[in-house]
Amino acid sequence: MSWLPNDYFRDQRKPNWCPGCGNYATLVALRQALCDLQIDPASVVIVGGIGCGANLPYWMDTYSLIALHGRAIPTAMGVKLANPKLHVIVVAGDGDTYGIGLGHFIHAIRNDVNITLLVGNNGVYGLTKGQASPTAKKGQMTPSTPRGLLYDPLNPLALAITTGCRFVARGYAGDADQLADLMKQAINFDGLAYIDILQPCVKYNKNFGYPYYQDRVVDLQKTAHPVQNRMMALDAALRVEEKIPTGILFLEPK
Ligand SMILES: Cc1ncc(C[n+]2csc(CCOP(=O)(O)OP(=O)(O)O)c2C)c(N)n1
Ligand SMILES: [Mg+2]
Repeated sequence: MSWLPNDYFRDQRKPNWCPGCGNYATLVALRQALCDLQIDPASVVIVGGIGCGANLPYWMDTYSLIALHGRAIPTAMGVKLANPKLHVIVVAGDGDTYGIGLGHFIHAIRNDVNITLLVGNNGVYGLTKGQASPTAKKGQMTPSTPRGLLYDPLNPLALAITTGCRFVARGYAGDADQLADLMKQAINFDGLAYIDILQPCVKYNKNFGYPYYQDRVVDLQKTAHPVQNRMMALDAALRVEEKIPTGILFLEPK
C-alpha cells in the first residue's frame, strides 16, 4: 500500500490559525515529510503541548495526544518508552518548550530519547494573545512588557548544542520545502532530533514577520558548513542578527 499526502490529512475541520500564520508551513511540511518517507499514519503519534502551534495534531490523521502546557516532551518520552516502534513527534511552541518546559527540553536531550522535536518559535505566547516568550527580542513591546522587554533572548539552538543534542536544525516557515526535508532527516535520525522553526506570528509579533526573516535566512547546506563540527555549529547558532543560519547546524551520528 502506498500513502498519499491526504492520508495524513484530517479534513473534518479547518485549522483555526490566522491567515498567514507560520503554523500552516509546519502542517504542510509534516504531511509531506511523512508521505515522502511512506510512514504508515497508524504508526505515528504526534504529541502537542498547549498553544496555537501545539494544536497541529487536530489536523493530522495520525494518533495524537495533547499534553499539559510545558509537558509535551515527557509525555512523548512516555509514549516512546511504552512502544519504541512508534514514530513520536512533539509539536510545541517556544513558550511551551523554552519557558515552562525548559527543564524537560534539556533532560530529554541528555537522555537522547528517539523522538522528533518540532518547536514553533514565534517569539510570543500566541494563544494567550502575545505576551513575550523566552525568545522575544530585547526591547520588544508586548502586553506583558508594555515598556519593552528588559532581557536578552534565550538562544535555544546554542543551548541544545552545548547540552549534547546530536541533531540540531533550524527551519523557517517561509520555506516549507526545506522544512519538509529537515523533518524527513529528523524523523529518520536515531536519537533526539530537534528543529527550531522560525515562525512569524502575523497577529502579535509584527516586527518579526516574513519580510524580516526573508532578508536574513541563509541555508547552511548551500554553504560549506561542516555539520559534524560542534564548534562551527555553535558559531552558527550564535549568529542571529544580520544573517540567520537555517538548515542542519549540527549532526552527530551514533
Ligand atoms: C500550566 C499552564 N500555564 C499557563 C497556561 C496558559 N497558556 C496557554 S498557551 C500559553 C503560551 C503559548 O505559547 P507558545 O508555547 O509559544 O505557543 P504559541 O501559542 O505561540 O504557538 C500559555 C501561557 C496553561 N495553559 N497552562
Ligand atoms: Mg510561541
